[in-house]
Order: sequence, then structure tokens, then C-alpha cells
Amino acid sequence: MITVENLIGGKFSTTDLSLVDRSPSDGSIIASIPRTKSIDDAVEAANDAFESWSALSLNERADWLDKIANALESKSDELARLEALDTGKPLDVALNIDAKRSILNFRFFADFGRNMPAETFEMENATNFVIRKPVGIVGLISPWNLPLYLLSWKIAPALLMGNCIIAKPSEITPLTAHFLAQVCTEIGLPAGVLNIVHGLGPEVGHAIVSHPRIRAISFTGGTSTGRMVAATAAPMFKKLSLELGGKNASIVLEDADLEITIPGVVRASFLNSGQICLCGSKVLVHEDIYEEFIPLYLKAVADFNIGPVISEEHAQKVLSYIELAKQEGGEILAGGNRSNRLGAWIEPTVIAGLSHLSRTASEEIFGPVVTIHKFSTDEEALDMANCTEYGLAGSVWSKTRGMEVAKRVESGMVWVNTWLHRDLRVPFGGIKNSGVGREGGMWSIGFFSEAINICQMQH
Ligand code: TXE
Repeated sequence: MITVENLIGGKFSTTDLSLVDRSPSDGSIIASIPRTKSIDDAVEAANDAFESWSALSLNERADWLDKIANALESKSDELARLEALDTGKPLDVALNIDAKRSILNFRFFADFGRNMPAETFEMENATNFVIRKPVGIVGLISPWNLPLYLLSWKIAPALLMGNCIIAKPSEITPLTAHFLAQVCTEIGLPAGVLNIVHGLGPEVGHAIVSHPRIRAISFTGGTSTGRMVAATAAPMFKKLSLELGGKNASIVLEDADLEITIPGVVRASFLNSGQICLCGSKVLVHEDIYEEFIPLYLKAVADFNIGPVISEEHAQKVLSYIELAKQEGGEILAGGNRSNRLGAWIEPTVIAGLSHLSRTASEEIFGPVVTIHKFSTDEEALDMANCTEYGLAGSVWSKTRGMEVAKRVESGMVWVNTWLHRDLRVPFGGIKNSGVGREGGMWSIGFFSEAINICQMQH
């Protein structure tokens, strides 16, 4: 069994109370983790490290990001193995999605930092300089679906801009955050720059969100939790970035090229067992191609390899939605049951015949379950796509009208004839109840720095 420890001030430690981390594949205990309640020592460590870390140049901190990327890359197989063990996802997904993108997050922000243009604004008789100062100590809280992928997405720009960090990974998937802590210690990242604490959300998570010396919170997780985080942080005037839930539509117009659309929509439906906030869990298909689309889609679903969902508890939540779908009049076209494998395995499930206003088609399920709906006009498709409380992502599949329809999808991100094709320079985030703020490229730089203007008169 792995003993996961906190990294505070460059030292590993544990706590009197601990929690267990279970394998989604068979329910066995794979690690113990600290049940941290106080973060005062981590805040002190971050405070002690801040002056020297923020005094480094942008390029010196970019070099540190490259050192982390290089160290992770040299151990990417171990990183992928731990991520697959902790999340249950197939090893090839852990390697090609999670490990690869975790490394890229550090490398991308290293390069981005080195090539950031100076920000000046000339007046007739003065020059305005925009100076970017660090926020100070920042709190990063991440979920269980893409553990190091999403945590590194926050750590990299936060370090680049000179902040010191108190990070809290999900207690359900602590292994790769601990692995990162070990790697950063091995390469000599200065003590206290990156502190990683483990424990329960309402305990150590809340301690981070409510600590007065932590001046920015970047949170990824559920909308209901995001609401609690905002309620605590907003009155303290902390900077807040919330990447929350989604209920995204894959819109297939009548002129879609099914050669690319079928595999693309299946991947959007079931990648990571549907446990990505960007997944297309509502499949909207134009009536003219619906009869052709369904058998092709179901065949591709049957061939798509997925792992278990993250935990037995989450499996129960997902199965409850399948039962709800039946009560709401849905027709199960594929799946609908637990797989006969040990652990939290659920068959990829496709449900037809539901109103887009049904609870099943409106609420975030966050598992391998999609609802499929027929529409006759673009207007109808957009109503079906935009009717939920969420506004995170979506995709439109069409040879001629993708951009036109995509502009009318009420979400932060839309892909046309592709899905999850990511340029890390673009803004990433949602609208409505999918969150507040954007991260990615300059949006991450902006969030993890305080933009200061100095206006110099030319006499
Ligand atoms: O998220 P949580 P979970 C959605 C999805 C999923 C639901 C819950 O619907 O079923 O959210 O997933 C910490 N103060 N998404 O349980 O509970 C918690 O310890 C401070 C979408 O992962 O929001 C963890 O580290 N922190 C999402 C992190 O918040 C608290 C991806 C996320 O936990 C806290 C994952 C509190 N009071 C789930 N309570 C996406 N958008 O990608 C919990 N935490």
C-alpha cells in the first residue's frame, strides 16, 4: 500500500488521522492519505519561500517549469501507471491523455512565459507600462477525473508568475499529486514554493478557501461545491477561478460527414468513462440522418474501450440516473447495467426517447451515459443544447454550417467537426453554472498575476 504524505516546506509529513484511497477497478485499498485539517504550517512555508521565489526572473521560473516537465517525462510510464491505478482508466488513456498533458502543461507555460510580449500603451506625452506582479500565496483545488492533468494546468502558470502554492488534490485520487511532490523535491524546487496537502474537501479544502493569507483560489469540481467555494471566497475579495460541471451537446447536422462524426461523437460521449466536464452527454441528431446514424453510433460505442467509473459511490449515482431515465420514459438502446466485472464498471449506456427537458437530459451525470435526441431545425437543436443551467462546452458536426451554429451555442467552448482538440493558448472555462473565469494562455497569466499600471510622463 502506498503512503501518501503532505509536502509542506520541502518536507514530507503525515497526520494522526488518515483516509484510504481505493482502486476503482476492484475496491482494494491502494493508499493511505493524510486527513489534514490545519494549513497554517503550509501557509507559513509558502510565506517564507515567497520573497526569493518571486524575486526570480520570469525566465528563471520558466526554467524550473522545464525542469519539472523533463523530470516527469523521464518517469512518464510510472506517472501513467499511478494515474491508471488511482482512476481505473485504461493505461493508454492515462499515458496519452493524462501523463502527456501534465508534462505539456509545464512545458507550454515555460515557453509561453519566455515569449510573453511587453505590455505598454503609448500616449502623446507618456508611456504606460503594465507590470505583472504575483498574487502571493494561491490555493489550487482539483478533482478526481483528470487528477494531474488538471492540477498541473493550475500549478504551472501559478509558479511561472511568481506565486507560492498550496494545492489540494481530490482525496479520491491523490497518487499523482504525491508523485509530483516527490519529483519536485528530487529536482530541488525550493522548499515552500509548492505545498501539497491532502484531505477532505470540507476540512482542508475549506481551510484553504477561507484562509486570509491565500489571495486567489483556482477550483475545478462540481457546481454545488463551486457554489460553496464562491460563498466563502467572494466576501474575502479573493481572485476566483471556477471550472465546474457541464451538460454538453454534440450537435449532428444533416450534412455531417459521418466518417469523422461517428468516431468523434463516440469519443466525446465516453472518453474517460464520460468523466470529463467537456464530454458530450447529449447527442442531438438531425431527423434526416437519425435512422442512418443510430446503428453506426451503437456499433462504434460497442467497440469503444472504457474503464470503471471512479468509485462505487459514483457508480451508484450514475446507475440512479439510468433508473431515472427509465422512469422518465427513456428507451435503453445500449448498456444500462453494471458490467459483470469486479469494481465500479458500468456499460456504456445510450438512452433514446427522452425529452431534452427531462432530468436525465438536463443534469450532469458524469459517467458513461448519454441521451440521444432527434431534431428537425437548427433552432430546435440550439434550444435543446442551450436549455440547461450549464454552459461549458459543445461540438457541432457539419460540412457547411458548423461555425454558424457553434456561435449560437451558449457555452465557453465549442468544437466544430472535432472534440477536445486543445490549443493551450485559448480561453478555457464556462458560462452560466459551469463556472466563472477562464484559464489558458494569457487568461492563466492574468489570473495568477496582479496587473499593475505605471504611467511615465515624458517631459
Ligand atoms: O467534485 P467536488 P467531485 C462534477 C461531477 C461530479 C461532481 C462531484 O458532477 O460528480 O462534480 O465530483 C474539494 N471546500 N465534476 O467529488 O466534490 C474536493 O476535495 C473546498 C466536474 O470530484 O467538487 C476535491 O478536491 N474544497 C468537474 C475538489 O473540491 C472542497 C470534475 C472537487 O470535489 C469542498 C470533477 C469544500 N467545501 C467532478 N468540497 C469538472 N468540471 O471537471 C469538496 N472540495
